[in-house]
Amino acid sequence: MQEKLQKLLEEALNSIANANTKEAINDIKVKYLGKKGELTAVLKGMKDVLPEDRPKVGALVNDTRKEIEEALEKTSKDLKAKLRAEKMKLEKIDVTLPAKKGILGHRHPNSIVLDEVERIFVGMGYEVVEGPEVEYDLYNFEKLNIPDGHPAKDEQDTFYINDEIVLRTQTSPVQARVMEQGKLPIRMIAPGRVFRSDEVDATHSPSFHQIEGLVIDKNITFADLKGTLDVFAKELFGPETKTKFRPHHFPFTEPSAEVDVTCFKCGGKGCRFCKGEGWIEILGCGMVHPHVLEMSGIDPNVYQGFAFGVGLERITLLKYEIDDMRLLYENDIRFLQQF
Ligand code: 2NL
Repeated sequence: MQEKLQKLLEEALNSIANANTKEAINDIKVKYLGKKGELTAVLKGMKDVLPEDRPKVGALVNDTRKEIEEALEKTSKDLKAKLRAEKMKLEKIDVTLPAKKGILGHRHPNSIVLDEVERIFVGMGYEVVEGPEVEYDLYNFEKLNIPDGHPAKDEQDTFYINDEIVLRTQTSPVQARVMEQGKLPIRMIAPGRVFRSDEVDATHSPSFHQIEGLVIDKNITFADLKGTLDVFAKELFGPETKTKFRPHHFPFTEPSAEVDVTCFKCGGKGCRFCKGEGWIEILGCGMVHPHVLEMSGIDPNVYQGFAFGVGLERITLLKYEIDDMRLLYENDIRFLQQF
């Protein structure tokens, strides 16, 4: 019995020493220590051992089991360490390599100009107000003195959702909504996306952006409008800039005007940029039509106001001397990074 155990131990230790995978170690464990293992088989032979020898042989079996267990444990630990070392070697990171550069985005030129326009008007005490892009016909047209049958309501120019709802063609409905709330005075600008059923070309897009301004208070005159837009033009295009107000027509203002600024390339002498004119048109404006005030519940005998509308893309193209509006919508990073 003793001899048998000694042989079994040697055999086990030998195969443990040669085991180099987790599976091999597990197989050995099953082979020697498992329920149907060899050590268990030896224990079953205890009945043939003389009763007085049994404690000695029992202790010997236990010692053998313990030795095999310890050898398995150690080999298993060593193997784990070896595998980990190999893995670490494979996954080695060279920290001296240059880092991958993250691609940073860039502010869109429209956003740069909008921020600048907002800064100028906020500096004069205006609030920036936004409103829905999908709008009631009532606010987009009717309340701005553009009744049914008016050419501005032509289906050719407007995206209709249904008879009552349109994609807004201007941001004035935001102002109509503010006037209706009845909190006076008003000093606000309404920037945002607008939609018109236009064919795409160098100066047109079915979706573009507008910034409209509105001031309503007692004793507001055309002089306030002129002074305000003159400050705006000088801030945006430089202190040498002069403004010119040409009579025009808009349905929601009376009187109305278009505003030109002296060409910031030639200072007004006339050049290729201003097509020899010396002046460049930048916006439309006027005194809010009394009927527009009335429709929003404001008494035109007590309050007056002025309003203006600027095409954001038009200003961006001018300011950065970009000759094709489509470049603004392509999001080519090589183009955007120039501003
Ligand atoms: C242009 C002209 C303009 C307005 C917009 C306005 C808004 C209200 C009342 C009266 Cl709520 N007027 N907006 C007035 C004059 C001109 O825009 O050429 N925009 C690009």
